[in-house]
Amino acid sequence: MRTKNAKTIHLKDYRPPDYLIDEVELVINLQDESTHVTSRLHIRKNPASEAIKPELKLDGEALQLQNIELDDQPLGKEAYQVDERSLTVPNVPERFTLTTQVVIYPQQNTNLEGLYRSGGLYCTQCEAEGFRRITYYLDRPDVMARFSTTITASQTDYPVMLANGNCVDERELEDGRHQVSWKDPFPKPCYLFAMVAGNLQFQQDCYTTCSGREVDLRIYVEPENIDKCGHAMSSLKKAMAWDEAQYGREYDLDIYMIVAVNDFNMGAMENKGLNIFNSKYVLARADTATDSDYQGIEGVIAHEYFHNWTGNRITCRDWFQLSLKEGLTVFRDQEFSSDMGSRGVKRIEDVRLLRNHQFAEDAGPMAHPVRPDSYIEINNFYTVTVYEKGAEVVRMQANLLGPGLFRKATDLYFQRHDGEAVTTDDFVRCMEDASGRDLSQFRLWYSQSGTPVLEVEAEYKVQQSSYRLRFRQHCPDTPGQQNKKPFHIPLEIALLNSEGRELQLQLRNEAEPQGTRRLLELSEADQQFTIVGLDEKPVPSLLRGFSAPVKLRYPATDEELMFLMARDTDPFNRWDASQALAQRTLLNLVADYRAGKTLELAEGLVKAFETALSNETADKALLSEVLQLPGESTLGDQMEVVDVEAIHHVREWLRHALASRLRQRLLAVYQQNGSQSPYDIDPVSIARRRLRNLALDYLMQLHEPEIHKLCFEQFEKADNMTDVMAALSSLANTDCPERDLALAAFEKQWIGEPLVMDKWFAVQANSRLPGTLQRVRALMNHAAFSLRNPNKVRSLIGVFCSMNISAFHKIDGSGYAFLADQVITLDRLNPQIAARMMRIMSRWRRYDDQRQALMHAQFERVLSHSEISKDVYEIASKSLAEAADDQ
Ligand code: B3K
Ligand code: ZN
Repeated sequence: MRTKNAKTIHLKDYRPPDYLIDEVELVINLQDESTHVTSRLHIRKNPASEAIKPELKLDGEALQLQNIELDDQPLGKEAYQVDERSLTVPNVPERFTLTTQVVIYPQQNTNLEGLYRSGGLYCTQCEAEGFRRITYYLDRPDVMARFSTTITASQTDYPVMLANGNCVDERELEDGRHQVSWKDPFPKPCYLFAMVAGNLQFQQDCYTTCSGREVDLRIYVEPENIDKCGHAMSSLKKAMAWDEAQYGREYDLDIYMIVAVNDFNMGAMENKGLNIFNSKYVLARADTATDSDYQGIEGVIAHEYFHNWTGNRITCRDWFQLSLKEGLTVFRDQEFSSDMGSRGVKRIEDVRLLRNHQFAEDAGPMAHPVRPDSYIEINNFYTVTVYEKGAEVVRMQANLLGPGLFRKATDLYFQRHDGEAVTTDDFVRCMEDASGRDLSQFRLWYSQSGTPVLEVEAEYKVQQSSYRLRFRQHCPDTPGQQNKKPFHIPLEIALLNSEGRELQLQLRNEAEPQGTRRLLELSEADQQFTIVGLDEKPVPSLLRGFSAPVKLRYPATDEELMFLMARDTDPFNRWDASQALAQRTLLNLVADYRAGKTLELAEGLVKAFETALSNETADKALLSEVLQLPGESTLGDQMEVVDVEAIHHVREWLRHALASRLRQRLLAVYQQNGSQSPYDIDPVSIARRRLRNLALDYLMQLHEPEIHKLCFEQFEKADNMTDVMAALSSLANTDCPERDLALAAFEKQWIGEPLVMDKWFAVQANSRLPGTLQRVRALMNHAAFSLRNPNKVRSLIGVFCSMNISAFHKIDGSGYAFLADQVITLDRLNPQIAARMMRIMSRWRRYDDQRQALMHAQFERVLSHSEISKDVYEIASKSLAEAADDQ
């Protein structure tokens, strides 16, 4: 049973390493069946070590040790011990070299960690603990060493061989083999090690840094994809310039390489000087990639680039500090994308992700703090909490300090900790030292899990011309955490008069108004602010820009929401008001439906939509966000017990009802925003396509043959993948003759493009038509599908189970059994991906008794399997653990 390794690791047990490694010399010999790795480590005792015995214990998994030498003297069998997870040398000097030779089998590596083959390509993924599958090492991020890497392989099969740093030697060997050596001058933890070998071509460009150094930029891809690298390259150059301008960060090596691979567990990896990417986040051409693919590429390229400073130059002391690099780097990439596109829309997208996924995680059995206290498998902690909530926690500090002091604080962070492995606490200390502020209470955001709820009461007193805002905060219990302390919450507010103008804000104890927008700081469980000098009752605009990751409960009337939707000066809050209004409407309809009443369309919402659609000058990007109804999972989160059928029925009903009431307007929007050739990815064109396709999707609810024709025409004529996919996904949800025609034509055209086929799988998996699960099962036998390719698993299985809510949660339990089947099969191939899939069902307690019993049984089934990985074990067992508080 693989779960015998399922041991919990605790932050409180952190100890500095007993030994340090200064230099690593690796020789990696790629052969047909196996790979031979020789490593020579220059080791010395850590002065900070607390150990008494002179014992060196290195991590190593799935390695066959061939030879071991200490200071160039072979060690006999009695001088060391090897087990499944480590190599121990009991008696070592204070300073020495250790040379080991191991054999590994990248061809058989399906878990895509360590060194593996993807197609004809060798590549690595070492974060978090993959390096121990390449050689014996101190596989922890606080051991930083200088790496030299020599790779040898067949010249014809692997003409390109890359590793971190700069290329220092290339030579031909005998028997058609060749050898390349790379040297990385910057000390780094081994999780940032990378190597690649294969038959690759590259697009090249060059960037001159702010100090005038030339950097060679290269994007390596398989030859057939060489025409799809342009967008990634221009994104990289924008990111480099932005980091210089915004943070004063200059790139530090002579070369920056990105390699695209098809089989990759996540989005991309920031290995020093040699990023390895899921091809999904590199390859784009107008006819193969959608607008959101283009935006995803820009964001991920920037994210990995920004890691060079926030992650690589300054890294994490231990994996509990993961958010030190991930939260900060996500915040940086969010700000970059805002500067490149529409700030308001970017904020909406980020908050939507946070609310839908992170709030759900925080309210379920896997809830954990931004800095977790414990884990069984660290790969399970690359979560929306560590990433997205972590970014919000950095954002709050940036807002509390203001732009000038925040820049001063990050400068201090880079200067103070360059070359070190540090903690989130070290980061906060830089914020404090640069600003003179005390952030001790603020630190609770790192250690307390759960989403705080903020109840607001407002009272206007005519006689005093005053307005009192009362805020009460509490945070629900989460696994292992009860009775939490109040958070330090930055809350941006403005007050609007009846014309939508921002009013001057003067608090009771202040001599004069301090402007119209305020960042109130809450620090107590119950707190009040009184604003004076107001001649009329204002409409409050609260939590502007979503200034803190909290659930705000303010009892706004429908009229207030409609007013804010039209007039709020904060674009985020205009959208938020629209969502609150739509959510209220939908939840009322759900209640009516459950009570057996006939459904009636609320006029308020129709009017609000109509006004929004008729506004000629509206920002189309924002309008598209406003017109989207909250998703089924968001609505489920608002209910005591999720009523899968009622939510699905009511939401579909409302979409249909809105479409038929607004038919003419929607058609006009569709026609007025006709596609323009050639395809352009500027924000204005993106917004136009988005709005037009949203109108089309509403119209498709009407089931009119004319509209089906219109949709099919768009599918056939569009010159870009955005419009093609919009049409195809509407058709995939519609029972009409054009549906099969479109799906077949698409398949025929794109069968040779794996990334495009992912889209074909995904639209079918997400179809609302009956029989989708059978279709998904059948598609698993399609020639283009493979369980070994994570993108395929996510597109077909992941989309069906996590997005097609009503089909997955069908009351016969077929969806749950399907998921468990896939987890069990996948776990043998790739535990990380299996665990990601298992997580989909972790909030099973939110459903009715019948569904709970069905999901419970599937968890039990997975857990009863003898060979289950610790990845899946952790998710399944924690999901079943007694609930602390699930909503
Ligand atoms: N740091 C990597 C994620 C590694 C995940 C390991 N299971 C990508 C990123 O966040 O940039
Ligand atoms: Zn990252």
